[in-house]
Amino acid sequence: MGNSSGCTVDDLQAVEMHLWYKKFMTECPSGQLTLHEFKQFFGLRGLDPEANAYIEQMFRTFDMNKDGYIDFMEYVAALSLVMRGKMEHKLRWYFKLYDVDGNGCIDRHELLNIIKAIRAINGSDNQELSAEEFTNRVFDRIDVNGDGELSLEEFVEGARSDEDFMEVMMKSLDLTHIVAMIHNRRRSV
Ligand SMILES: [Ca+2]
Ligand SMILES: [Ca+2]
Ligand SMILES: [Ca+2]
Repeated sequence: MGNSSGCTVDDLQAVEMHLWYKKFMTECPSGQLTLHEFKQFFGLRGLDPEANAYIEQMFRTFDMNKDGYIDFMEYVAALSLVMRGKMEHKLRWYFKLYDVDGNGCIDRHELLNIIKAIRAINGSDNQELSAEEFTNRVFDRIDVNGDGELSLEEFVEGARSDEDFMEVMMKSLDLTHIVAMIHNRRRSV
């Protein structure tokens, strides 16, 4: 117990946070990111409509005070949640992210679009199950009362008990490949 692998997570995160701060201030001297800048920031161009909608939804979720900009505090809050938040908090955040129309439930259509967007962004199209099949399977497993919508409770409980679903969600906000991308870019410049 307590004997973790060599370099500590906190050290790593401090370095990463510094990197993110530098990147934020370099690319966004005004201290406020617009949606357009947000996309540029993550190097997202030429996205298909589904991936685009997902990024816009992510932007709105980051923009906690809903003023149309992501300021540095919102950005840090989101990053630290993603990197070190408790599972319960992350799941609530994912729920908000996936509930595109904000009605408090995730329906099949919302989940399907998210799954498609995640696959488009991560470039993993050759999966065993199609996005439709995967969505149906998730609903079969975790829509406990069978009303065709996922409540927050069903979502949180379902994610905890369904490893495949959890894995996809973790990928949906996996910033590690984005961080790696930034590292690589710095090296190649
Ligand atoms: Ca804001
Ligand atoms: Ca909804
Ligand atoms: Ca339900």
